[in-house]
Amino acid sequence: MKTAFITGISGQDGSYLAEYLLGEGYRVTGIIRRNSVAENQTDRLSKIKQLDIKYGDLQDEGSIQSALLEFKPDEIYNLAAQSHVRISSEIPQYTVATNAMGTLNLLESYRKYCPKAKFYQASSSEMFGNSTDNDGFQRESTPMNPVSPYGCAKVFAYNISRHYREAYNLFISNGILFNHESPRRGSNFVTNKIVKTALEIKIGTSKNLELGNLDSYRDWGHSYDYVRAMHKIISAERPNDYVVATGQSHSVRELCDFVFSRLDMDYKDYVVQNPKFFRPQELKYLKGDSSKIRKELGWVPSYTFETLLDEMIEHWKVIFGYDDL
Ligand code: NAP
Ligand code: G4F
Repeated sequence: MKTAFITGISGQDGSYLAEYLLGEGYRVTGIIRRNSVAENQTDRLSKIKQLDIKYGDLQDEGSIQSALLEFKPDEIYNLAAQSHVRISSEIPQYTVATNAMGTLNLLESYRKYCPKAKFYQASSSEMFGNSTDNDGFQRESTPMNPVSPYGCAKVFAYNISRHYREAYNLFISNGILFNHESPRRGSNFVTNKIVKTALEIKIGTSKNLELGNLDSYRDWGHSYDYVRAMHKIISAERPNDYVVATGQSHSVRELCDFVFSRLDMDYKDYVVQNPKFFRPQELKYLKGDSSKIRKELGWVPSYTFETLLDEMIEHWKVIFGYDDL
């Protein structure tokens, strides 16, 4: 039985990955941070009883060392991060300490205590910033010009993990993942915020939806498909870096239109802009070319933009007890 170790196991991707790896016959271990409301710590982990979890933090190297020494993983998935881009401008130092230095802390413990393990680093399309190739896509070779503290920290983590791969001959791979969502997405990310608030408007508990920039474009996929990609990347014969994306891009405005239309409403009647949700510098357009992972590792997404959003709408309908029959 292989042992997987997941940082960020309580997050959106960590929870889907834990379930997926249990299904593949793995022993699944990980670290969670201490939270003052104990009940909230493992909300997304329905299979908690099948997991081996310790308290730990990427900023606390001692906790990482003891987790690696105790669990002796065959595979390490570094998913922990302060993952909200706008908030990274409010807490830039904290974001860099976790996403950049935290990754280095983990790499150092991995190199010293379990160098035979394979290592997956959660890299991001935010690393590209406003850089695109001439055909309008971003791919593995596209220059990285990050436009947020989050993006800058992820570029450091990407580069240092590639350096460790070459310098110490370690199995380290990066997944450069474009935006991916699910009913488990934090409700301050734009997809889940729009779906949840549209349902609240429909049932009469909210009057409007306050958003920032409606004209940025994102390539949105489903977290379930993207954790399958992570597993394919770490299971490959050789370490490498892969873009994971759907290749379809939609604006935030189009997303609003789709969700409100599904609920027989016109988004223009309810969406208002609030400067509070603008960013110091916006990443305007993302569309990923994932032909490398599709060709080399046979990854194909199962969800579309429409089926992803329909699943999220159904989720919130159940939560709010909304019956549209
Ligand atoms: P998420 O839901 O925000 O989960 C982040 C996880 O990291 C949570 O479990 C969080 O714990 C944990 N964490 C935060 N700071 C930590 C620290 N200092 N030490 C240990 N754990 C810490 O994010 P996600 O959407 O699952 O994303 C997973 C990873 O993929 C992240 O690295 C993100 O940056 C990256 N990524 C995400 C996307 C996307 O569209 N979702 C795209 C590209 C890359 P708490 O629950 O205690 O906060
Ligand atoms: O949902 P978002 O906050 O996601 P963002 O910034 O693209 O970051 C996500 O994807 C990255 C991959 O590219 C990950 F690395 C990162 O961890 C995270 O998962 O915002 C999407 C778009 C942005 O253009 C933002 O300006 O939606 C726009 N937006 C407009 N109004 C809003 C809002 N975003 C949020 N969160 N909240 C708003 O009210």
